[in-house]
Amino acid sequence: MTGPSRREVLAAVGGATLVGAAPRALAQATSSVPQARSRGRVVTPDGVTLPWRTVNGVKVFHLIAAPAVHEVVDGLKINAWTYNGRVPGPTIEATEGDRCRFYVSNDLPEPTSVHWHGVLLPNGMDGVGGLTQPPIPPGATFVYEFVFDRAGTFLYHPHIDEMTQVGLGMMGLIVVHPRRPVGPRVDRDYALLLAEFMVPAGMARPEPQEPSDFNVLTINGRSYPGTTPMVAETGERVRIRIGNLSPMDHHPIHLHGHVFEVVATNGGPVSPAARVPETTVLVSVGDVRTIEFVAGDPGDWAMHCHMTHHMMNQMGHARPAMVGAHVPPDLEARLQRLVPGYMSMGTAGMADMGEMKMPAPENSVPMKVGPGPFGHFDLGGMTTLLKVRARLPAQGGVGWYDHPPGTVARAATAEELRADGIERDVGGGGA
Ligand SMILES: [Cu+2]
Repeated sequence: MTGPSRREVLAAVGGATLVGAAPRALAQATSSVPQARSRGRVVTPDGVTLPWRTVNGVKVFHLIAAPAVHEVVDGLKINAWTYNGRVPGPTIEATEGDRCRFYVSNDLPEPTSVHWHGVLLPNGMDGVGGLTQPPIPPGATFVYEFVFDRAGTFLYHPHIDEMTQVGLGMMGLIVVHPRRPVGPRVDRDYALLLAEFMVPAGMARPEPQEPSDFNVLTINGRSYPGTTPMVAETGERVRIRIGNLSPMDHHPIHLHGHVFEVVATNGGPVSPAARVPETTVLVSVGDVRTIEFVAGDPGDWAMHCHMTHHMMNQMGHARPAMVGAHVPPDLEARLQRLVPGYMSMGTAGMADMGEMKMPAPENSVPMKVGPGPFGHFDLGGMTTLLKVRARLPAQGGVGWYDHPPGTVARAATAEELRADGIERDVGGGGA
């Protein structure tokens, strides 16, 4: 009798680390973003706008740097460092020409500062700790004041110990509206901030020292299916501002069902003559790409980073490839004596991972998630949806798209195969 080789055993044990968690009923069918059109205001799905008061003509804001627990998706909370308790921090909204005063209080255990990324301002307001200002010590409140002298989409983040502070969630978007809008009127104006974390399954503290291996990929601090979809009506002009403050990765963001143009970057508008049609835009670390398009056919259109590991949730991959590996029938039982809860997986690919019942640590999220309207839904991580409808309901959520009869891919019939000269049995699921 021959048992599995040591190599096979190691490969199979490696496979046991593949999925971080058991599947949960993670449904995402509805959108809770405002369905009214945006007129001069931006919508940050899953986020908020930083409130202000006006004092003698100056807009006054207050940011508080502090630790807080942040929920990435149902089942996964992280011990983050935040602005005002949120990941990302509240979106700062202003209008071109506004004089703004920002009080920044530090409730962190170490010094911090705020850099207003892409904003043109006096050097001493630039927020680089040690270079343009003294660090803000724990317990202190500093004040910044400057004029937003041009419209656009900018970012804010600490410029002291960025590895730890950005790596634990400290970042936010700044949207400065033009005093006199130019170009076509925009019906929907969304702002998204991309970020990534390394959170070992079962842990809550992201590892800010991680240089390359990120397993929690987020849009406005949420991973699919926790991301709130965007909505639009067919024919409406849609703007999506996409910033990226991931520590290490650029993200190629792909929108299904539409062709868009990049109309602005962190540096300002792109002249119409220089715009090219795109379906994917690379948003590099520390930059912004603002895209515009006209909402097209009704449907639930996915929008996601196209890097395959970035459209998944937590997984371990310090393991050999299992696709095509032969697993002896008694291997699982034998290994479970050594590794309680062991399961072989991945020998036929990963498509069914989300359906598998795996023992899982508390506070972790399945690698791939569902359910969708057609059963298991194979996306996670840096994924959201654009829900386009001919007419949006006046109120309430927007559920899954109700496809017109005859417009959904399905199993081919034997008659169809024969009539079109395809030599192939109907096979599984055939009619
Ligand atoms: Cu990515």
